Amino acid sequence: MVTATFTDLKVWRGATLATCDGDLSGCGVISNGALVAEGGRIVWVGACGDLPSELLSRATQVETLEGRLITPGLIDAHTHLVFGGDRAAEWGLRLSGAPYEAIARAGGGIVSSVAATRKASETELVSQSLPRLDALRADGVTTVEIKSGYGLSLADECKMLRAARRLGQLRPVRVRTTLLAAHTLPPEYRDNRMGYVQQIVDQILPKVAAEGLADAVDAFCETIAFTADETRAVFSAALAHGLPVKLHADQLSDGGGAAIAAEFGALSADHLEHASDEGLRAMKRADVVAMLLPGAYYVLKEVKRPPVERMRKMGLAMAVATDLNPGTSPVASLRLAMHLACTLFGLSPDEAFLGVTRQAAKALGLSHEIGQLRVGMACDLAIWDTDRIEPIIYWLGRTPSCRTVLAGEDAFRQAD
Ligand code: DI6
Ligand code: FE
Repeated sequence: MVTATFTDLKVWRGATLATCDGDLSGCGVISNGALVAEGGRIVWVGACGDLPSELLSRATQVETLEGRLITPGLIDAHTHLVFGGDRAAEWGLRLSGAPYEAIARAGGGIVSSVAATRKASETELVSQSLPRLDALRADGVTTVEIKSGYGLSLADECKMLRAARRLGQLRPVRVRTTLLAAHTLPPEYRDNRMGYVQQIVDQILPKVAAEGLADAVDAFCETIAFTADETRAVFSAALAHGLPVKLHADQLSDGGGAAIAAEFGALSADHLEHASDEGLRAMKRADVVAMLLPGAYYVLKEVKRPPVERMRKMGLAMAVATDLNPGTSPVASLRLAMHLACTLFGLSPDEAFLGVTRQAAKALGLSHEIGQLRVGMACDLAIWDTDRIEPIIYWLGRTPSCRTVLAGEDAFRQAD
């Protein structure tokens, strides 16, 4: 009896590979390399000369790339991509001197996005968010994390998370969702902080966990948002529901956020401009990723940079993301986020690139699956019209031609 086994074996060869493999130095570059995928997974990576002829003869597709660069598909591991309306008018006010915190305290800021998001239907949220997702995809992104946090009620937080999941069905992109009900106090709870935290713990989290709407839970620990103890209450409930946590920590002031993230074994602590040495040490001990968000730093015209030199010395994993949001980071380009991480925060191009690949995967708890070109991992690729990492990061206002592959299938191709 002859058994026909269906194979879908694809070979890319003649490429420069930036594998981002943690066992290699820098971005793990292999020149004149080849990569083989079967059933959407990488089954072979190495120098072209070592490619087993048996694999080549079984291939259903062979592409020769003439020195172009293959990297892991990029990962934007911190976005607030789903929201209603925009905040261009508020940006105008801030340009003429109104501080972000003052606008937030006066009921503008996040709360105005909450009103617009509550007004929008799930379908409207999806159609408003798709162009932003497509902008990220055009930059080589194959995985994106999307937070809730502009709904702030049971129904509206669920609506945002469903819209985020729907985006992942409408486009070939991996979407990871995060519940950020503890983003700001909704207006109806202005005089009842504990009541809202209780609402998150008793209503929102159980429902979101039961319906599998979120992969993680986040909170904004800040003087204008939630206190350390309120954050702890939300995180304890998240862990009890089996959901990992991450934290907006020490962005505008040192609220001890880095240490709280460490205390709860968070995937990442994000922003960290004001993080203390003690907080960073706790993060290192708990293996928490430092998520750098230079878009918000730039738009808010902050002057205190995150302590990158200390992070580097301590050997913390540093990731980079857009923080795409309507208030503090209207940045729909992960390449731009890398550029800003280099120019404003002093990352090297290799550090920035690892920050949106291997380290970003770690920040999502997906180190075993994406972010490196390694045997056994998903075949998510970005294929660039260049042979080095630097030009991907260095250009502003010009998109180096790229295309992407998701689980072995074409996912994005630039129009000619
Ligand atoms: N930190 C930020 O930078 C964003 N959220 C957060 O917790 C700002 C969100 C907004 O202003 O809409
Ligand atoms: Fe954020």
